[in-house]
Amino acid sequence: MSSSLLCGRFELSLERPLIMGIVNVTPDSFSDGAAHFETAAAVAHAHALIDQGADMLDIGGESTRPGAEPVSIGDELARILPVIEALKGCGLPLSVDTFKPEVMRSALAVGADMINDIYGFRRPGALEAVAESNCGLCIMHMQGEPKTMQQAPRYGNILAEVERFLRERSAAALAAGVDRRRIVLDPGYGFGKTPAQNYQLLRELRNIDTDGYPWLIGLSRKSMIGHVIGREPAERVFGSVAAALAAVARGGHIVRVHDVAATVDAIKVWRAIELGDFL
Ligand code: 7PJ
Repeated sequence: MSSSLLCGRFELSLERPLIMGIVNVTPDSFSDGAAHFETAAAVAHAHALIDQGADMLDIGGESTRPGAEPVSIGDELARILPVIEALKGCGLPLSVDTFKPEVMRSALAVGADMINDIYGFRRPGALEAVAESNCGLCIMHMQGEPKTMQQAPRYGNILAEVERFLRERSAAALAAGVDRRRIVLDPGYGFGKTPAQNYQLLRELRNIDTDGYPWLIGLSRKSMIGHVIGREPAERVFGSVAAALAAVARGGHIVRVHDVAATVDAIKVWRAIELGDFL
């Protein structure tokens, strides 16, 4: 079992669940997309998440939600680089959610600590972009491509297929020279999976053999939560907290969430119940 994750400037202990706060850097419809407004809004949001108890931040400049439109390399960099620069001194590891090797290289050059790639570093040049740094790598499973992945997700045995994919991609990372302590795996909830498949993948998380790699789990406000409670994303906080707790109870090490304050409290109470840990 790995008990820590090497992540750029940081070595993160995984003895207790960690909370990764989501920082989206997206055009602000009220500001004509003016770059400094986007940056300021994202940085302010990041500081709010830090105050709420986030352990790390995940900065994203391109939406990967089903059906989202692509963003150019230049636009993605213009969104995320100033935010990384502004948050570099915040004391928390900075992850960047991107699948573009050029963006990975530039983000690492300005001080990002982790690359979170929904393609699992499958795109040409992606592994090379991270191999020689000391960044953390989040290797996520996805069936298909964001634009079309929810049209007809199909699996024989979803647990076996996700496991096989993650094994193959982690082996490729090792072969590229990545230290195994830098790697975290993600089942990729909502990425080419029906609601039933997502819930099975969560229920049976323990039945996936990760070969000792830790889990990063992203369920926050996703449509699988909306599918059950019938609410819009902003109203999925309580459902998302339930899902995050279920994930940590099944061995999740890092939970990627929008609602940091709510998740921090829930995990504290869960730890008090499970472990008698009152600190
Ligand atoms: C995930 C992600 C996830 C990782 C997004 C959303 C869609 N990265 N990026 N895992 N989801 N590693 O937040 O709803 O589940 S974008």
